[in-house]
Amino acid sequence: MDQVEFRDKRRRDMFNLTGKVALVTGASYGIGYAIAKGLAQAGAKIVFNDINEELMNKGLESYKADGIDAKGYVCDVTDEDAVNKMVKDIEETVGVIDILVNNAGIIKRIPMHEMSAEDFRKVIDVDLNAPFICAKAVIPSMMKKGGGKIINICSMMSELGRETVSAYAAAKGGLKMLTRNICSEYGEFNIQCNGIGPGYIATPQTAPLREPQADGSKHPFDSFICAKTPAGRWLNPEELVGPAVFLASSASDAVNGHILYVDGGILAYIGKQP
Ligand code: NAP
Ligand code: GCO
Repeated sequence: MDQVEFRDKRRRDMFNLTGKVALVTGASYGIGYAIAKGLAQAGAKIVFNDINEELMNKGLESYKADGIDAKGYVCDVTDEDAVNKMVKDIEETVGVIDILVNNAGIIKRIPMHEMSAEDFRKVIDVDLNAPFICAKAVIPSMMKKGGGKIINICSMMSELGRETVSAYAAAKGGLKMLTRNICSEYGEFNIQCNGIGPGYIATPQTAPLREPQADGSKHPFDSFICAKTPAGRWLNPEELVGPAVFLASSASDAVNGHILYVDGGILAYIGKQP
């Protein structure tokens, strides 16, 4: 092998996830599925869960159709006992989890003064408490093994507010700080915890914001987002894959407590003068 080949190989190996076990939560479809598929293509063994059995089975079929031998669980990420049971089973049947992607999430778009405390709590439970529960479940074995990667899927709402998303913004802002705290607390055990902050991604979660109007015109929120994004468009789940592979791989071993915004430039942009 000459020097150029050697350097190319070393560069490729930095992003190689062969032999790693990755748990991606809520990954039957959408962003979770795209990230899991990307991690699999980089060599990782994929384990995922969904709260709904039918969707989990559909997810399994999609992985199979994409040539990925994934293992799926039906598990509600807000249920600590169920998460602990799933993690124990993964450790026994697949191996210690090297990469955890806290992706499962929900949103309720309701003006704050009309939102019930119960709805607010539900969003916090899935979007903030569950990443705590899942991280807590995998960290002990990561510490014993000598390291690991935790990736929390944050949001534009980790930085910005907007009408109707108070609970979601509170949860995703909290998730940013949970990310920094896991980094602070477990960095010495070679655990890197980082976040990905997606911009506006075309998935079922954001479908109501893109639905054409009765007269066939664009949804006003759709036009608003395209104007607010320097890229001028919604992003695709696949555009999160490169950042996810980077944060899951040894290429990012010195990156910890960072939120990598993948937003087509939204956070950098004041918007066009009308
Ligand atoms: P999505 O299409 O709604 O998918 C979310 C996934 O999470 C679904 O598979 C869902 O399962 C699962 N899930 C929800 N509650 C769960 C629970 N308690 N236990 C286990 N699984 C559960 O969402 P997405 O757009 O792909 O978003 C994925 C993540 O990215 C979320 O954290 C979201 O907040 C974040 N995000 C999205 C965007 C965007 O523009 N789309 C932008 C920034 C951040 P079921 O379908 O069975 O309920
Ligand atoms: C909304 C959107 C957002 C996105 C995303 C932005 O209603 O404004 O749903 O919250 O899902 O998290 O990064």
